[in-house]
Amino acid sequence: MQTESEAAQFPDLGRIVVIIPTYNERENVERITARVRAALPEVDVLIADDNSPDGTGALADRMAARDPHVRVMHRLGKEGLGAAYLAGFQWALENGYDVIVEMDADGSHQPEQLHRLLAALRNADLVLGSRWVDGGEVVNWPRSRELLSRGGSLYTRIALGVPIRDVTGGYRAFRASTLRTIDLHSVASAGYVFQVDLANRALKSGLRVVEVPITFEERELGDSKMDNRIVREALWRVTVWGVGERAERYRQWREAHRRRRGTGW
Ligand SMILES: Nc1nc2c(ncn2[C@@H]2O[C@H](COP(=O)(O)OP(=O)(O)OP(=O)(O)O)[C@@H](O)[C@H]2O)c(=O)[nH]1
Ligand SMILES: [Mg+2]
Repeated sequence: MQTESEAAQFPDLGRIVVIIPTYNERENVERITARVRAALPEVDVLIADDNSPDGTGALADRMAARDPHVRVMHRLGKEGLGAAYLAGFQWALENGYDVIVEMDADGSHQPEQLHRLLAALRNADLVLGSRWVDGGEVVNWPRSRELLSRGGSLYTRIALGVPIRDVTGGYRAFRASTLRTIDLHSVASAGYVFQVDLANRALKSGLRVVEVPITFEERELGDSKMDNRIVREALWRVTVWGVGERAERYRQWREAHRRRRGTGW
């Protein structure tokens, strides 16, 4: 019997690439790539490796030599996942892809659920895999990590006024046109705030952003690259943007008020 994802096909969406950023993911990179290829055979995979000291890049090259659907981008050194994604986006746009997907290498994002994101993209410009909408879940996460993620999303919702439950998640599908609309050169590329900035820009550009439920699983192999600095940076930036956006709205309101008075209202 076919599984739900085996039955799904997306010729109407055009050419699709899944970008997987890697830094020291030797234990994970083959498995995640094989899972993507099995779930949706028509999809290409771009591994964006930051010259991982553990040899992930060389391993990826060997996979690419065996499978023309697998490509590898070798970057000079560790610059953060945002920078790796931005370089990957640029490559995907230059190479004529119509849909660009973000996915972690560590198995937290299930390739077998990619069809959910792609199906939703038929009526959206950006689809976010979401842990915090009905039907979404996290498996094997410590309570402290869940609180941090939920709290971070809630704070961001309030600070930026974005109607999104899971704004820091990294399992996403973009239309190429969405990435062209967002000014990628000015996106904040560090840590989680990269994801917040992209979603916020898409919304503020009037694009259709939707969330679909995903099952997020804690990584089993390899080391996390998340640290307190990344969280602090995200909180700080979101606060600055939030204050900046409110100040701008207040300025516009004052301006409009002044003009109305000026015309005798
Ligand atoms: N190319 C590149 N990839 C990175 C970099 N930092 C993280 N990544 C990748 O980005 C993805 C997410 O990183 P993780 O360390 O899993 O971060 P996380 O999911 O927040 O942390 P855990 O929940 O602890 O796994 C993984 O595929 C990493 O290998 C980087 O500087 N460069
Ligand atoms: Mg992870």
